[in-house]
Amino acid sequence: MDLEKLLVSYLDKPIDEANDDELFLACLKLAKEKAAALPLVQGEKKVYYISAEFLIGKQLGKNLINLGIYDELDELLTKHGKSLSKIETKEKEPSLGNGGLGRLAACFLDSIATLDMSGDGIGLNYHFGLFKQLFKDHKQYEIPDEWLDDKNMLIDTGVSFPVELAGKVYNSHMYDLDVIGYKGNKNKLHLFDLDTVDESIVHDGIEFDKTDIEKNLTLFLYPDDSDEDGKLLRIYQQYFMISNAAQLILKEEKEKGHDLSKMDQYVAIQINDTHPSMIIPELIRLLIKEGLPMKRAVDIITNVCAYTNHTILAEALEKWPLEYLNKVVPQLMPIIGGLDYAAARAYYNNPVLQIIDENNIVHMASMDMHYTHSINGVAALHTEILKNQELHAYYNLYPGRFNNKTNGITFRRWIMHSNHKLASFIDELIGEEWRTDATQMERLMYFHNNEGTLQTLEDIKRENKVRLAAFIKEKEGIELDPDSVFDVQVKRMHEYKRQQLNALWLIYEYMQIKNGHVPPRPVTVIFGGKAAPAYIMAKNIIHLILCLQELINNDPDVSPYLKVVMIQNYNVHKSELVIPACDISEQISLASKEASGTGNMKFMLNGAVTLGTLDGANVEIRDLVGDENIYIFGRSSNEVINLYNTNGYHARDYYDGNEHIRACIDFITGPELLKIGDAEMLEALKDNLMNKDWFMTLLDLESYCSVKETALYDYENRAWWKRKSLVNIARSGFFSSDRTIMDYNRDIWHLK
Ligand code: 26V
Repeated sequence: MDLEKLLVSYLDKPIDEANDDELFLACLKLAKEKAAALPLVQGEKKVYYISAEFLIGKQLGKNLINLGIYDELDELLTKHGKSLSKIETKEKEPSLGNGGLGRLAACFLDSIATLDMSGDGIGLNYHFGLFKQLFKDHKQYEIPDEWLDDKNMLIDTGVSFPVELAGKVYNSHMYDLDVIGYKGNKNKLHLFDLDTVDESIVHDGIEFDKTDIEKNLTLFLYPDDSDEDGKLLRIYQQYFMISNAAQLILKEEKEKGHDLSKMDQYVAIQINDTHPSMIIPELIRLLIKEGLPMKRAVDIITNVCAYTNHTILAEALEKWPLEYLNKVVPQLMPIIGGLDYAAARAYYNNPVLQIIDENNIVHMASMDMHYTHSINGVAALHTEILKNQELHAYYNLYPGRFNNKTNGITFRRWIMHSNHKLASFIDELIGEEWRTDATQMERLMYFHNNEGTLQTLEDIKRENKVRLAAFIKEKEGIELDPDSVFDVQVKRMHEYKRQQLNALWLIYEYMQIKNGHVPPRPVTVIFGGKAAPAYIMAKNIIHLILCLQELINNDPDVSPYLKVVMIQNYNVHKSELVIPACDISEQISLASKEASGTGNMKFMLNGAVTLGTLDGANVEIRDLVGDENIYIFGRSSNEVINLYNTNGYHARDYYDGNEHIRACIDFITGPELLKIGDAEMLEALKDNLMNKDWFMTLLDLESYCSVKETALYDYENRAWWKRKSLVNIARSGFFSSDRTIMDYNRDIWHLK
């Protein structure tokens, strides 16, 4: 049946008479049924990507693209005066992730299916996801994100597994999402839940009884773990996730008739950060129950499992008190104890190598490193730092296990869906092959001196800026000038990512403009990102930005030249509007701290020029585009690591020794901002930046201001800038997640 007939049959009325809600449901049904008809990817060996987060974004548009019917449907609806992109906004965005790690997992599933590899994702079906961010009185508030209704792509499988938590058995419930490969077959994302979870126990924002596991288990992603009950809940969630994963994997293996003692020939498991690490002892336990000797079970599981590290911040390498694990997962403890003994204590007298330390704390990453066959970082620099610094003792022990897999992004979402016009223009220039072979993007270099091409690219960028300006006007009530420079920093709020550095530039620029030094063209600075609810300093930084937004946008001397907007509740949908509209991509983490970044790649692909430090994948972006097409500032990772090792950085010296820096810092608690903001929060932020500044903001402030000024002046040389933009697009092919997944497969999974 053709699309029109099919759609009308779902609608039960002509397209012209249907409203967007009805059309949304009909399109959803269309996508669901088309996906249901696709066969599963088949393969000898299958990979399971286990992750606490899958930041998958709205599903309808992406699925229509991968089904190969987006354009046809778009045309059909346009013919009837409807807009598919408007209809798509009716879908609630699944709130199943927090940031880069979760979005990476989503991009990987897309690439695994597109490359026709057999591979499923396994995670949890959080009812309220992370949380929904609201701004009030220039502060962040958190409320539940009610994304889960019956109007989505979830499939109720009816599959259930018994999971033992603290001696009590709970029956899980498996929901699936189809993961459709681009014009190909499908895999699955399995999301586990408990039927007894009760959304009504949440009150006063995101408060709830953390001890009532039956009712709270899958309410939120990363529930606050600053107290014992919170930590226990995280362990409950993690074991629930991996117990289901282990049972599902063994069930599938048995159904395929595979010999479990040869499981490593048929199964690969990728452990995404330490959240799923308990899969290792759990599978060993289950294989022993199936009759395998301990030693054999350990060897098989080590060959099956691989671990990805996503961050060098020590706080993110999870460790749990032994007594908590004893309480929640007593069945695992003999195995974990045995693994600790066999790996660490029996052979090495180095506390760093132990899984259970002398204070009876269990280090999950240590278990991963001893009992997986592959340990990978997510960008070249990150992997080197892991090998030479953070995980050096393990690198000495298992040098062959360490490898780098530079992150990537799926071009299906990050250009084909989010920047339709640019994608079509690239088709015109070099054909459509780049959509499945991103190395083809390089062929755009042929046009780097072609005035017409560069002009069209600029026209597309401007259209995207107009589209974003309209969205921001509608949602935030702020008017933006599409002819200003759009300077964007969107990502989780964290001190190491240094949104505060950008905020200090805003203060500097505000004072400059007040003194008559205006920028060559108006600048619009756009922020977006959530702060973890218990992370005080990140919330103080949001407060500063929102106060600056109020001050700057309402100052008639300044606002003609400078605007600030912090977008509320930044998510995948908003990022799809923001990224294509960006001129300058802010990637300004303290060198050595950002494992990779993936936003940096999305901006590059969409023709933004990076202003950044030599950190994470920025280093590889610089190598690809050359110094002329990127703006690098700040100290190098070696210099930073050296400063940490020698205790050589004292923020106070920078404050005392440089009047510009002092003026910027003092401004935080000056009369202008105190009139708007909360004195206690601003004081705390100022005090931290002056006297602690663990992520060395002041170290790079001068260099940042000066390089940003250069970028803003260079922007005025329009021909030159447009060429930079084109070079960034053309050289982005390396960052396709198809490449990353081919690398994982070649070096780790060996699926075919
Ligand atoms: C973060 C948080 C923050 C909120 C409270 C709970 C919690 C728990 C875990 C984490 C870990 C987040 C790890 C993460 O997202 N890492 C990012 O991974 C990206 C993909 O590899 C990488 O590009 C980013 O550099 C890295 O920060």
